[in-house]
Amino acid sequence: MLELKNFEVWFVTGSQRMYGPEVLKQVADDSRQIAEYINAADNIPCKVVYKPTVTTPEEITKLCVEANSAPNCVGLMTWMHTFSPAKMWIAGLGLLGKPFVHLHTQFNRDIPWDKIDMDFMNLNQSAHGGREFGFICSRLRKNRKVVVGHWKDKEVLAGLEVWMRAACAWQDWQGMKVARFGDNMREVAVTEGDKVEAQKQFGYSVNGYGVGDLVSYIDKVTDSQIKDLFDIYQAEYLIELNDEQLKAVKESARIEAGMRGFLQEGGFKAFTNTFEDLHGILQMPGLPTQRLMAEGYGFGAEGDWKSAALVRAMKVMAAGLEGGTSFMEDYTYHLDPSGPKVLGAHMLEVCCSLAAGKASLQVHPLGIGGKSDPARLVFDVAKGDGVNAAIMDMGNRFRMLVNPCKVVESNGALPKLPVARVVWQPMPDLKTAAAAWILGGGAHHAGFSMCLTKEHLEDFAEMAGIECLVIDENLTISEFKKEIRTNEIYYMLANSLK
Ligand SMILES: [Mn+2]
Repeated sequence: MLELKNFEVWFVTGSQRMYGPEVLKQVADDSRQIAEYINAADNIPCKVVYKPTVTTPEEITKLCVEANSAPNCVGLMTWMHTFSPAKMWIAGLGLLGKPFVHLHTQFNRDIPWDKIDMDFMNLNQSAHGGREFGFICSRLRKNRKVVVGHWKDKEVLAGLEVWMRAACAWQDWQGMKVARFGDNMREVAVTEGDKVEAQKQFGYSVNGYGVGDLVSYIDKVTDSQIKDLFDIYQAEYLIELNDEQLKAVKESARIEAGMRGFLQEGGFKAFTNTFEDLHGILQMPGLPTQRLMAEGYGFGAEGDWKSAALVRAMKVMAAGLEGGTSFMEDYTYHLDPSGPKVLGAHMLEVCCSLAAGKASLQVHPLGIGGKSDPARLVFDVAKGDGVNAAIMDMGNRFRMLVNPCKVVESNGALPKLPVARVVWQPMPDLKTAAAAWILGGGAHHAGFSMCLTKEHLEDFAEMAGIECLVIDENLTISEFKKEIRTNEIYYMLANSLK
């Protein structure tokens, strides 16, 4: 299971020497108190580490360089208690290679109207100190999040939490290895892309492996490994199988153990495969993929490495939260005007973290791929808020599309569709959302989550420095088209602005 507590966010307070030791001592005490409070808050997923106040360009540069090379540090939380002349930050921010959030807060929540004097004003200057810092960040074209409000405010803590989760996922991508079993599904466009550019921009590498390399792991799986997995299946799922189906489930367990062995040994965090290239694998890996996703692996079908990486990032962002996260595909529509819906599924591979109640382990023929009947977990997904996201390679940039949705009940029991499935209504409505998704060049694959919101993905896209188009309740098609056209110009010019 994924755990974010080993990740650190460094709490950095900016100031200057002019104030003298007494004021700086007070600044340090207040900063430590805020850092400790945020660190201890229930919703905060990683460690908040207090750092001594920085007061000179040298201290700032040293801290930024240290943050770059600290493997557990996912980014900085900066706060200007007082006024920190921002030319001091140019060198450090220029070198900083990690995300940062500007916490625009002040120690006191309220103005002490009866007691306030100039000493108080000089100590509590965030209102203009934060603006000076904000200017230099904007002048340097630094992407960052700005969170405004008192540090005990629940909305402030929620905004910080979302940013931290995104920063953990971003750190997780740096140096991440994605394994591709076989190549792409032939002739499919959106799953292709520039892997060199992705590595440069996102930090992860994607490499291909012969399916035979995986098969050699599957062939080495022992009967006792299969039995151990089958015991887990019996404890976790509803199982009613005849002898032949039982054999298929055991074969599926062999495939699962082989895949896990390959991924663990190679240190991979995400993988793809394609049903067009499964030579030597007797079944399409349905159950194994569903279970590996539930463990935290990213997955993309049909060679879709961008979705595999995105699903992994969404898994990291979602660590410890209620609800599931999965690879997903808009499969078919219910276009009844009284309640239009999308039926989301895949051939088999929907992560069982989404299951409402116990999933059912079943074996059925699959009308595609020409393999023997594969094992899969079948389940429905409970009602609630969800979000779909996809990343496409647009040729000169990567684009993320984000579309919140409401997961709703299906209109029937779907007795002849034995796969995991989700039914949702996209925001703002199916017609507008689908038109916008298509105009935005959105993929037919997505990462889907019921524990993340659009804000997680927006923060993540900001860190990655990629275009992010949000399809939500505020969208109109004419404005969306304008946004796409404006962005075409922006991304062509953006690099020359830096
Ligand atoms: Mn697909």
